Amino acid sequence: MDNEHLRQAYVTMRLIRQFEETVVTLVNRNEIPGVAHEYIGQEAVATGVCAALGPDDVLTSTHRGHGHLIARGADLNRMFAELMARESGLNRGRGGSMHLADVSLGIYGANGIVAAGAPFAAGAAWVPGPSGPRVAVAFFGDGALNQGVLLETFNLAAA
Ligand SMILES: Cc1ncc(C[n+]2csc(CCOP(=O)(O)OP(=O)(O)O)c2C)c(N)n1
Repeated sequence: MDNEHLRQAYVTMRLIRQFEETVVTLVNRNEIPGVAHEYIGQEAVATGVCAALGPDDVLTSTHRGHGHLIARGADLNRMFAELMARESGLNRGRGGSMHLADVSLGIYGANGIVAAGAPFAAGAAWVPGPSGPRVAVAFFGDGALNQGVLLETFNLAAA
């Protein structure tokens, strides 16, 4: 990475942190209904991975997915609107934090079920993108490692 890419990566990490600190404030004020898991402390993971993706590549996220969406370039206003259950939200306010998605950016969704994003990513990788083979990233936490679906997906992907 050259200096400009490093600077951009730092801006993205700061943006994620600032977004999440605002989310915490809004949750504490009861302006965000339901549950929202913050990505504070993991900013570099989403930023580094998404910096390596091309425009046709896709990702699946987790129950802690705001940072993945921000690093992939999702619209911040529409993300906030989604968290606040507004019609103008990324998913018309129907999904909330754990179902944020923007297929137009290759974001195949946050997912409240631990490890459940992995098979979606494997399926997406199976189908060629608009300009040929593409990368599909499945983000997951260590809590996903004893989930059968994750290991079955690894097996399928390797096979
Ligand atoms: C299949 C499934 N089992 C249990 C849960 C309840 N649950 C929600 S978050 C979580 C912990 C996940 O740990 P990890 O993937 O390491 O992510 P972290 O929240 O620690 O960042 C659990 C067990 C769930 N959502 N889905």
